[in-house]
Amino acid sequence: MGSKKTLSIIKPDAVKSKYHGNIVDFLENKGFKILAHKKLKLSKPQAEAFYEIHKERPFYNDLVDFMISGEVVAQVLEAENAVLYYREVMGDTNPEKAENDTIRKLYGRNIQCNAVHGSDSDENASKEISFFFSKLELIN
Ligand code: IDP
Ligand code: MG
Repeated sequence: MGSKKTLSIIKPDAVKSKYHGNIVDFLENKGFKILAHKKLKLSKPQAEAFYEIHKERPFYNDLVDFMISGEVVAQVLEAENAVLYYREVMGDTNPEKAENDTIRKLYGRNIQCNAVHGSDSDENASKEISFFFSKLELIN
């Protein structure tokens, strides 16, 4: 059984398009409990550190610039097998390939501006949650 928590980020494209409220409704309708939620603007060093694992990939610099281009909403989501379940609810990285009734299909624009981030493993979920939130900020 996987971890019950994962980290979600509503990305700048979706916040700018005012999809934030729709995405919160969508998550709650899919059964997630939101344990923590805050809007913030990442600095360049913060975005670089968050996406460190992608440093060698060709899209890294563009991704960092995109992630600092506007406000984001970071959330801790709770559900059974939260990491895998949220990957399913988000849909494919490329919104064109995402299944119907997924966040990226509904609200993503393209492979970069794809509305949301979700952790990809329990280990990374734990690291990413600590990146944005202290223990005190999480409902337990
Ligand atoms: P994921 O967000 O579905 O886990 P990753 O491969 O971890 O996908 O990539 C992280 C983020 O980098 C993506 O969500 C997207 O914003 C961006 N990205 C991924 N692949 C590409 C690409 O081929 N071109 C431009 N941006 C990309
Ligand atoms: Mg990823």
